[in-house]
Amino acid sequence: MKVGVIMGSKSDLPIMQEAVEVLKSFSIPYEVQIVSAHRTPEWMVEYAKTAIDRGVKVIIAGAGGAAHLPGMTASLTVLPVIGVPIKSSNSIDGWDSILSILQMPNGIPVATVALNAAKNAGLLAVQILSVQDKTIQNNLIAFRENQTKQVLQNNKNI
Ligand code: RP5
Repeated sequence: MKVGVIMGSKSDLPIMQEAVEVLKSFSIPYEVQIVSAHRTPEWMVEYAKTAIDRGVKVIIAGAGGAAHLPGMTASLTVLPVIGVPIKSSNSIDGWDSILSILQMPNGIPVATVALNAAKNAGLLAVQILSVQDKTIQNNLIAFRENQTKQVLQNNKNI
């Protein structure tokens, strides 16, 4: 059960790496590729159309500015696509990235997370996979319990 992590530019990698770290921490196999909707459109089509055959179950796609990669990828596959809006060098204020990914037409959904929220994209991908995998589901329950404990522990340290 592989997750495909794609992004429009190498400059997106520092943010998208946070999704990769989540996948690693849950021992989920993944692949990472630079796929630009505008600069490598034919590669984007090939990537999206062959993803199912490579065993990909969920795609996480990050892009900034005129962020067409998540939506276009979603239009080319029936795999669930999670979109990560990135506040990139060509983004005015982040809203351009958010709205380009969020405002999809009916029929082609993209699950859009918050600006730069690649960590949540990773967690959402793990949650999607957990629906059919009890081990992943138990690991998510343990993750949440640990997270809760850590927040409560912070109170003791104030
Ligand atoms: C988008 O343009 C990429 O996803 C990136 O967020 C942004 C800037 O790309 P570079 O100019 O850094 O390559 O397509």
